Parts: sequence; structure tokens; C-alpha cells
Amino acid sequence: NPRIRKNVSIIGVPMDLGADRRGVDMGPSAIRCAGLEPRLEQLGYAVRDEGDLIVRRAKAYSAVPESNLKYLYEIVRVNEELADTVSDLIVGGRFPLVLGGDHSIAIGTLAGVLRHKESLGVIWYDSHGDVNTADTSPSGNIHGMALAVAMGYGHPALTGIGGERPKVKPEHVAIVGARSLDPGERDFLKAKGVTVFTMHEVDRIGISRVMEQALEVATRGTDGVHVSFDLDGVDPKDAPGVGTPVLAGISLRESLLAMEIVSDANVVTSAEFVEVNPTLDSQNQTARAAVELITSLMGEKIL
Ligand code: HAR
Ligand code: MN
Ligand code: MN
Ligand code: MN
Repeated sequence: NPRIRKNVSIIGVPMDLGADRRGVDMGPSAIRCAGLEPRLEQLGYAVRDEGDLIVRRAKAYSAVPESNLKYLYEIVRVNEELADTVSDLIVGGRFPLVLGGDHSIAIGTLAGVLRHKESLGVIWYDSHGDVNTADTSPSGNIHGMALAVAMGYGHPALTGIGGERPKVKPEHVAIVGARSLDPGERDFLKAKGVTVFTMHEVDRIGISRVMEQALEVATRGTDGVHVSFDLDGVDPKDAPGVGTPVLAGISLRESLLAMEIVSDANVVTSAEFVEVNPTLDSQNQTARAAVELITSLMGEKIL
């Protein structure tokens, strides 16, 4: 994959505040334990583990009410740091591979990448839409708002992360695997014209055609593609270690094929894998699935 640079940097973000649920902060450790670095080295990449960003524990400030945005200011602080980290790595010629942590970290990853892209395509692999705002969110959990923020919608403290830079445009976004959308999210997605491949489309036309069409959306008029992979997009039978499992999802086999198809398109310029919660997992199954998905995205072939 020529678009994926030879030099890969792993950045762990042990964030759980966006999900308001402990355990997902251990995701980066679990994915490392599942053997990510050696597997990437076997593919010929020069891998550098940048370590984890520091996320302060909730106790110190959880008493502070922040409207319908839980832990807003610590999430903003970490995502500003993540945006700087990702941006610096890109300047240094490295491919940023971010490990979550909950999906709120996509705000920082995308803010960092967008300092270097005029029009970034995004493939958002998730059972959820993550396009709530404070007004529509049923939970106040910022991980359910990350994609809206990346497109410029939400609290100014969130949309301002990473400073002046382009936003993700709705016509360059493809959501894959959606099966749990809130009423406000449905309205938002229709109003903005975001392309959504729900489980209905996955079942009707199959994952390979879905991914071909998703790639068309994410590459048409763009100068790079970011893959934001929420492990809860995968069926809970194959990926039980997630905070918000939604039944009847995409199988691991289909998901591996999806990543292989994206890999073959040679368009990916950054990626993140999020929402692995080892406390809800068994035998590190979900982290091991994440490693397989990552290596497939990075070009691993069976033969
Ligand atoms: N839509 C719900 C909310 O906003 C649930 C979001 C849940 N979670 C995620 N993100 N894991 O994909 O609260
Ligand atoms: Mn998500
Ligand atoms: Mn999700
Ligand atoms: Mn365009």
C-alpha cells in the first residue's frame, strides 16, 4: 500500500471519559498485548510506539457540571494534545495509527490530520452514527458526538480543537455498519447528506459492494482517507469487549474482508481503532480481532 508510509507510529489514548464508563481506557494496552507491533513489523513496517497520552482520572473534576457534555474540558485537553501529536507525526513522514480509548478521540485524530488535508475522506465503521450534539444526545457522552464534531457541528470547545483547519465535509463521509441511530442522528444524517451503509445495505448487497461504494464516497475529490474503526461495528459474538454492544452486526470475517478491500485501494493516510474494553472481553478476543483488522488494513495477505 504505497499511501501507507513505511514508518508507522502507534499512539495510545487511554480515554474513557467520552463513554463515561471505565475499562475502555485499557484498550491500548490490550491491543499491544495482542501483538500489534511485531505483527506490523512482519509486514515490513518500521514501527515506533509513541506510548500513551495521559488522561487524568475523572474523580478530580467529575463534580463539575458541564451541561449535557460529560467531562468536556478534560476531553478537549486530551484531544488538543492528540491533534498536535498526530500532526507532528505526519510532518515527520509517519503514518498515525491511533488506539483507543473511546471514540471521542477521533475528534483529536481528525483535527491533527486535517491540518494537512484540504478534503479528507472518512470511513466510519461503527454500529452507531456518532453524530449527536449536546441538544440531541440521549446520554451526554461525547463519544456519541465525535463525527458531528469532525464535520464542524457541536460545542465550540470541541469544534475548535486543533485550531483553524478544514473540517470533514459530509459528502466525503461513509458510515458502515450502522444499526443504532438516535432520532436526532437520523435527522442530522439526512439533512447533511451523509452516506450511511446500515446493516440493511450490508445484508442486501454484501460487505464487498458496500466497501467499494464507501471507498467511492471517501475518495471522490479527496486527498486522503481516514479509517475510524469502532469495534462495536463488529458483531458482539466476535467482538464482545465493547461498552455499547449492538446485536446483529458485521461479522469479523466480513470486517476483515472490508479492511482488505480498503487496503487494496491504496488510499488510506491515517487510522484509529477504538472502543475495545478489556474488562468486558473474554481472553482478549476483541483486542486480538483489532490486531487482525489492523494488519488487514495495512496490507497483510493470507497468501
Ligand atoms: N448514540 C448513543 C449516544 O449518543 C450511543 C453512542 C454510543 N457509543 C459508541 N459510539 N460506542 O459509537 O449516547
Ligand atoms: Mn463510535
Ligand atoms: Mn459505536
Ligand atoms: Mn469534494
